[in-house]
Amino acid sequence: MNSHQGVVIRSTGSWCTILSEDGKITECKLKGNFRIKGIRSTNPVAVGDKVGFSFQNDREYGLIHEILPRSNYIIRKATRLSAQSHIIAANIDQAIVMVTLSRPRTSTGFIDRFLVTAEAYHIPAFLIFNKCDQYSAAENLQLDDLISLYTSLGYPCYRTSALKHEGIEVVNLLLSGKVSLVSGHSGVGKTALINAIEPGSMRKVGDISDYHLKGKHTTTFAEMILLSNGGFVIDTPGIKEFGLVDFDKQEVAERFPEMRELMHNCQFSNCTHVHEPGCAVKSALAEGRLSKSRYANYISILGDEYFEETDWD
Ligand SMILES: Nc1nc2c(ncn2[C@@H]2O[C@H](COP(=O)(O)OP(=O)(O)O)[C@@H](O)[C@H]2O)c(=O)[nH]1
Ligand SMILES: [Mg+2]
Ligand SMILES: [Zn+2]
Repeated sequence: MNSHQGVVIRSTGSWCTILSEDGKITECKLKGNFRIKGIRSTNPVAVGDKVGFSFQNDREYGLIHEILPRSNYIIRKATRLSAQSHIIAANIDQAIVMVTLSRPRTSTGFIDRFLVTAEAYHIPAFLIFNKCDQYSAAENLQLDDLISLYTSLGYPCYRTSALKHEGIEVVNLLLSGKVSLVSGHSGVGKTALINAIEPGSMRKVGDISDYHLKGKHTTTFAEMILLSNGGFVIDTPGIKEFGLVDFDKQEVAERFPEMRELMHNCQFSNCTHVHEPGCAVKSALAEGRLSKSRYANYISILGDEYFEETDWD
């Protein structure tokens, strides 16, 4: 029968690259005008989508006629004020934020925004601390603190050196058989890490992402890399691609696991944990039971401008 299934590993709008279960690659176009219920999207199909397609008579390419139901998808606005959204990727099993303490510096603000977004999408999140070969004694102490903080919050942490091939085997296992979104500032070593796991797999892919990152294009198309361990990696350049999810201010605290535990003891059920009396979150902060950086980043996220633009669905 002329009907096949596969996963979208690359999408540039009207054309997609589909990987079938038998390992075959097919370039496909979308059939007609796809609309997905509830999403006003600039791109109906994104990497990670499982699709049904058929070949066109004697042609080399296929036509996508079906998008299978998604377990999840991550979106961002096509433009800042636009009602349309852009789907970055679909069917993600886990989200990994890659962190370096310096060169480049990754702030806890960046980490916490990433984790809050993962929580909002109910996607398990992990942290990889790369470039462990280059830290000073003082930086290693700082790293220990960060790792114990995030581990205590339920986010597994890994130390790696893509350069020295340290910690690579554990990450290989982590990525095995799963669709993983890997995010982190440009220069933290995302490409180097994937290449350490699988030499040559990233080819120039990283360069394409980095080119987009320079702001030449308003639309970034994520690309999925197939690993021989059966895993897929979606390399996204930064928080722009995984961070602008719309939810109410009230929901933000719920995306902090440690605050979620505390907030039901607040005096007011609609407590924002900023200035209200009888706030269990602020008590925990005063008593050192809540991390100062986590609370500061909570306040900062509450102040983010995107909360004013939540008028679409
Ligand atoms: N010292 C050190 N340098 C690294 C490590 N991983 C990557 N680099 C270097 O950091 C730079 C940026 O790496 P790249 O993989 O392109 O980062 P990406 O932008 O996140 O993909 C390159 O010069 C790498 O050689 C590491 O573990 N240790
Ligand atoms: Mg790269
Ligand atoms: Zn409170």
